[in-house]
Amino acid sequence: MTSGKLIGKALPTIPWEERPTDCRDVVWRYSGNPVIPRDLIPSSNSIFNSAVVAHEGEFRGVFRCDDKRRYMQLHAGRSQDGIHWRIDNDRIHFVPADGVEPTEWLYGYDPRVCFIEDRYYVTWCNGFAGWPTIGVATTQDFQTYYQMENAFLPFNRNGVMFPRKIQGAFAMLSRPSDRAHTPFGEIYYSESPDMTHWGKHRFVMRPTRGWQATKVGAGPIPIETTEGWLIFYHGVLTSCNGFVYSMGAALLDLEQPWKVIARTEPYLLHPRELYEQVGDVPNVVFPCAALADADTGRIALYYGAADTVTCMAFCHVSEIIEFIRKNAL
Ligand code: BMA
Repeated sequence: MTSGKLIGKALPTIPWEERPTDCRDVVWRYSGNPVIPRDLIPSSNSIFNSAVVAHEGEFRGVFRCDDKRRYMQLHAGRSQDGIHWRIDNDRIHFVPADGVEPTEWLYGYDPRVCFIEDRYYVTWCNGFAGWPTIGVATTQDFQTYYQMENAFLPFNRNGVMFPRKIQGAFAMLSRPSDRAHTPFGEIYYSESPDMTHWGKHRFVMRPTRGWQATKVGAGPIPIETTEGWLIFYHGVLTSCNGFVYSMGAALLDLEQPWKVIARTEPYLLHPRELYEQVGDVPNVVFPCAALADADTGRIALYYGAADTVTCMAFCHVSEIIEFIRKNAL
C-alpha cells in the first residue's frame, strides 16, 4: 500500500518540532503551546480559531479576536517564523468589492484563508441580517480586504475553500446550521463558476458515534495528496456538561470531493491539556489552518483551544493517511 505524499509546494520554513520520544500519537502538540495568548493585543479577550498561510517567505494570518465587549472580530497578523505573531490591535475593515452593496459589520469569526491562483480568499462566519452565514473576501497583500457577496443564505458556518478549482469551478465545504449553538451539523460541498453564485450542492459527511456523534465541520483548507484531499475536521460530542470538540481526519476523492474515501473512527486530537479544557468555552480543540511542506511531508496545524488561545500541533502526511486507512469508520 502506498503511504501517500503531498502534492504542492516545498515549504521548508514551516514551524516544526519532532514528536516527543514518549508520544505514541500521530498528531503531537507543540511544547510551547499556546503560541498566542489571549491578551497578545490590548483589545482582545481571547484569540483562537484562526487562519494562517505562508506568504512571501513569511507567514500571514487572519485571527479571531473576541474583544473585551465580547464582540467577535477578525484581525490581521504577521509572523516571520509562524510561531511568534504580531496582530493588529484594530480589526480588519473590509472594503466592498466592485458591485457589492456594503452591509453593516456585525461580527466575524472562525476565519479560513485559502490561496487560489493569484489571491487569497478569506472565508468566515459572517453576521448577516443578524444571523451567521459564510462571508467571503479577497486580499493580495493582507492590507486591503475586498468583501464579496456572502456565499450562502443564513444559517451556515465553517465555509472552507479548496485550494484549486475542481472540474473548472471554485469549490467550498460548508456546514448549514441554525441561529443558535446548533445541535446538528453535516458537511456539504458546493461549487461556483465566479465565487458569487454557488450551487451543485453535494452531501459529504454526517455525524456518527462517539466523539463525532453530534456534529462535524470542516477545519483547515483541504490538503492535496496522492491519495485524495486530506481534510482535518472537528467533531462534537454532547456530554452532560455540554459540547466537546475534537479533531479527526478524512480523505476525499480528488475530482469528486463529496465522495469520502475514508475517515477516522478515533479522534486525532482531543481536549486533554489544561489550556484545551479550561477557558471561556471548556473542552474545545478547533483546527482552522494547516501549513504543509511537500518535500518532507510535514504538516503544522493551528487550532483554537477552549475558545481562548491559539495552539499548534504537528504530523506527517504519510502517517496520517495510514492512520485514516487503518482506523477508518
Ligand atoms: C462553534 C463556534 C466555534 C467555537 C465552538 C465552541 O459553534 O462558535 O468558534 O469554538 O462553537 O464554542
